Amino acid sequence: MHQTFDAALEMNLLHANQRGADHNRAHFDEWGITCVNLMSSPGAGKTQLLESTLEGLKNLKIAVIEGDMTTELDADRLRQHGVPVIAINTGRSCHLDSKMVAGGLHQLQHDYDPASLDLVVVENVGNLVCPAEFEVGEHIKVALLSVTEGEDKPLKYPVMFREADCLLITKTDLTPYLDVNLDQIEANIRQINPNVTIFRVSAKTGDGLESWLEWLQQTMTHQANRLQLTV
Ligand SMILES: Nc1nc2c(ncn2[C@@H]2O[C@H](COP(=O)(O)OP(=O)(O)OP(=O)(O)O)[C@@H](O)[C@H]2O)c(=O)[nH]1
Ligand SMILES: [Mg+2]
Ligand SMILES: [Zn+2]
Ligand SMILES: [Zn+2]
Repeated sequence: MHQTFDAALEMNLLHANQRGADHNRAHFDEWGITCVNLMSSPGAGKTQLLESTLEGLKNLKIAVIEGDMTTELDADRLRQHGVPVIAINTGRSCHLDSKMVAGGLHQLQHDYDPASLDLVVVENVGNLVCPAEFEVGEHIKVALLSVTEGEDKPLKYPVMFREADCLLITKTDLTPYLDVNLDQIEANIRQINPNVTIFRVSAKTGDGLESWLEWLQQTMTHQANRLQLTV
């Protein structure tokens, strides 16, 4: 969260965002959709992972809400996989907030039949700090950390790692070329979030993707069961 000089203003902002997130989540629940918020620093591999995920889960109906400060570059990459993609340009904002995603959701409702969807993935703006503080109505937070970013990042930027339900260590195909210890990355993640699910993946070689896809589908099933219990 960007430091403001007015703590009350900051609380109001986060409360308003939370109300918006609850509104969005109510829509997802009403439509029987699981929503995943995909977060990482710029370039950790969110779009690449999404492309592999779309290819790996052809049995599911998936839509993407794509957040970028400017451009539709990622949105266009994902559209090539034949799924609905709603692009949101955040302008000067370094994260998506619930109001922006509400706009995307209402557009989705207008252009498609949301009740026919199983999963909506929100690709957040590349940023290791702010997206973790602004819920958008997701059921699941997935964070990516690429092997090139350094072992210390979970300790230096703890909020996203603390909030995540699942942590993907990405680009593992590059490990042989780097002076990096994956066990140390995992240990640092566990220091912040002891029970988080961690997978090591390479979207380039496909290593580890099966475990990630299995986990995602299992989590969606849990999500659907939870909903049935509450209605
Ligand atoms: N070697 C390797 N490169 C990868 C892998 N995944 C992504 N990349 C590369 O990393 C760069 C960034 O990938 P993106 O998927 O665009 O990353 P992103 O997190 O969506 O980036 P932003 O949306 O800009 O934050 C691209 O050049 C990808 O080709 C991987 O598993 N291995
Ligand atoms: Mg991207
Ligand atoms: Zn609404
Ligand atoms: Zn910021």
